[in-house]
Amino acid sequence: EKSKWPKETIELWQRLSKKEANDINSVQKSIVHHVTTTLARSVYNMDNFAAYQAVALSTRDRLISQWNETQGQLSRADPKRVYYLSLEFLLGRSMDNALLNLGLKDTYGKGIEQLGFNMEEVIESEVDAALGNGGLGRLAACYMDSLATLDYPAWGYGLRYNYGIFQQRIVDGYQTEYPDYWLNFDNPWELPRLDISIQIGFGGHVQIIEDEYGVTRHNWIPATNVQAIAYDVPIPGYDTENCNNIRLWRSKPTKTFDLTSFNEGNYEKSVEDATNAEKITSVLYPNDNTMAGKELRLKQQYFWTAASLDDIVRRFKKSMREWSDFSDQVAIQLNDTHPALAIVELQRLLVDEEMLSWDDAWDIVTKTFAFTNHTVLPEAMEKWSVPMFEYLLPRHLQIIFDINLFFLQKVEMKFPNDRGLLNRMSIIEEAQPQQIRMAHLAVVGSHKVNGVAALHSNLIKTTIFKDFVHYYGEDKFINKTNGITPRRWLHQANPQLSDFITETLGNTKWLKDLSLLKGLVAKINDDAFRKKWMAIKRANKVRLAELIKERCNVEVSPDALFDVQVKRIHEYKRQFMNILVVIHRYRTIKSMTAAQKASVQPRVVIFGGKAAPGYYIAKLVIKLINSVAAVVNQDPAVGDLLKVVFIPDYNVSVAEVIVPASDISQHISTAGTEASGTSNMKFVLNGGLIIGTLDGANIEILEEIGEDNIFIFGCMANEVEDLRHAQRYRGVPMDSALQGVISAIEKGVFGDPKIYQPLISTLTVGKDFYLISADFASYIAANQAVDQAYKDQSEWSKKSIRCTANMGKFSSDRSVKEYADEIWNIKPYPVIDEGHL
Ligand code: GL4
Repeated sequence: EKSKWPKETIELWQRLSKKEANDINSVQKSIVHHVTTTLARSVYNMDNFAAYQAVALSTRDRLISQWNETQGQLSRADPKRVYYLSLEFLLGRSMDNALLNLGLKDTYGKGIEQLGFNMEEVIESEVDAALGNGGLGRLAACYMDSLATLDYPAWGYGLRYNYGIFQQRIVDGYQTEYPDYWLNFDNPWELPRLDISIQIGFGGHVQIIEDEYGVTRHNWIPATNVQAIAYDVPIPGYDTENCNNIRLWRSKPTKTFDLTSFNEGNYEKSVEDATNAEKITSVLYPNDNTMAGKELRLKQQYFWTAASLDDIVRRFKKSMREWSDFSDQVAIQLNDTHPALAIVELQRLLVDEEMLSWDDAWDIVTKTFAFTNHTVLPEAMEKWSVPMFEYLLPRHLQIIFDINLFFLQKVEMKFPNDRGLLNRMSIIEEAQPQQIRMAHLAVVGSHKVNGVAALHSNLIKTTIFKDFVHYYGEDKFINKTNGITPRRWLHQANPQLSDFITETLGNTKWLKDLSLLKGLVAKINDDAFRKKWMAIKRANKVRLAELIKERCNVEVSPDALFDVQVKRIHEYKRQFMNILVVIHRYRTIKSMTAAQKASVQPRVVIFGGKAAPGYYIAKLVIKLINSVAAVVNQDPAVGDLLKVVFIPDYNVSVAEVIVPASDISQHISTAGTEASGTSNMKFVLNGGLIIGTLDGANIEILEEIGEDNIFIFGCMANEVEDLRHAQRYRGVPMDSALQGVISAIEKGVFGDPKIYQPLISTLTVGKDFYLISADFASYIAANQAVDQAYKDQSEWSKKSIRCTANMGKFSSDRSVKEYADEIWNIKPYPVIDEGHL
């Protein structure tokens, strides 16, 4: 490396940049230094939040020096990198995770305790970074943790929303939404890179010119420009020097933005334009598994993909390599179709700006991108209306039409004279107006397409991508079963269990090789071991009971069976079916004699999750849950035999309390609708059993832990079509237990029945799309089997241990390694601690 400075100057820099020590004394000094200088406070003027800020800033210093060292060494070595493009990164809190990954939690814990604070309370002061809706965004966060831990050179690219997912409060039983002001108190977990700023164009027109060789060139002249500013979020790996990066873009007006209007004396117009520019990254769209089709969302997608590609291409160009080497240096993973525009943008950069031929460019593009599909629900398939798209991105529309033309020509060559096939495979849907099918664009522009669990990956091959499998062949369509990071979801969320596992297995190696959990099986007949195992579960239930008391003002007994369903509220996830069976349980208890009641297994049914603000039916489900809770919880005939709670504002940090405390959790989607699910993995990893349908990753969990340790019910994916058909055309009657439950609601047992009429209508024979009636009886039976099994605590504890012990497959380390080997073709690059800042 060359430097413009003389040797002595460099040596001075190196002497001054020696890393700080990590002994307790240095750590405390750095905390107090931040308290007095950065925060301008003192011992007389401290609270938990100030302590959090100081510990965060001190941790950040250490994080940034690792980040710097990693990024410096990677720039010099320049290995192939993967870029993970995701509109959502649901990171949750950072401090605890950073301290654990850096191996500094104990030192900081002791350090802060001597300074008069309790580490757990300090940790609680941090607000979640909630830049995601649910599973898809949390998956991105788990993958970033694994990529860093396994030393893969990887960057995430996303948007820095001013407002993350809304805060949910329950008012009179209804969900109400409040803005998430997460940036109100400075965010210590990001580095603003005000020096990195990229111009992004919108609108305008396309100039066609002939270059000096007589070749036609397209030149896009945008009507407006906005600026993308980079914010970097360091992602430390566990037990490694590597620290990766998530680069989040923020939109700003360009410096020259307002000049024209301003010079024309139109000050108000120039301010309005500036505000519009900032709007692009102001809010995360709060939809999971549905597409709203808003123009601002399309702007977000282009703004983000264009800024990210500019950055990636700039980094590649520094290496002075040939364009043909691009895909040997760069792999780009598309997290769902949200970033599919990146395919078009790279083609545009290569053809219009770098002057490559169309075919050479397209060859590079398709070798670079790979695409993950996360859902088969039709309402989630992204489509953009051609007129709106053309108005915002005229040149990109031309390129999409060209991509489509060349693609369909090839299809026609392979399968001549099949108009239907061309119509079905086209990237353009012939509707009024025409629509761009983003999933087709993503498939055509990628070299690999994967689903997120075995069943789902097979389903997409026979449904939405059937024609594409026929055309491209099987090899392009693969499975990568999702995973979760054991660092956050066991080590951090369940410290007692983590310590106990480490003590039992003799070391912490299992945290980087989760298959080692198998070693726990040897302890299954050890009574003392099982007792301790269950005592830890109980302690976690006590902690959750405290949270329930605080948030719902309901007292629940930690000795009852804790039954949990926490996830986004969606019809396909069937929270409705769950609450209907709770009503059935309530009615059954009410009809019992005192003697019969004595043998009832007490249960606490815990719900949580947000509904999209515009999803009327989902919001009614929340209202019904709260109304049932209000009636059941104060009914003296029921007492502690049944409690129902809806925990408001479910998010990552609440999940960290709930997941370790569940005895049983519900993963009960209509078969074939939940692509994978990832909370199922979190619960089982923490020794919680699950009730589930044969859907998503439930099937693979069943394979790993064995049928004696899981409660499976309901129809199978390949039966769904026939069941719907039978319902619609052969008038299969509604399940009788379900009828009883519905008449209770209609009689007003849970308040004004008129409120619930739209919800009940979804169960009308022939319209019960999610097959609640068809699965109802087997669902009740599965719940009874749970009660029965839970009564034998000794057997239950064995099941619980077997659950944890057999979850090795579901570490996101396994998932990420498969992506690296089979899709990205990248190798780990471990950095060396050179002792510098
Ligand atoms: C989802 C799926 O619904 C969920 O099953 C899956 O686990 C997750 C991550 O792959 O992706 N797809 C969408 S859209 N939102 C999700 O959470």
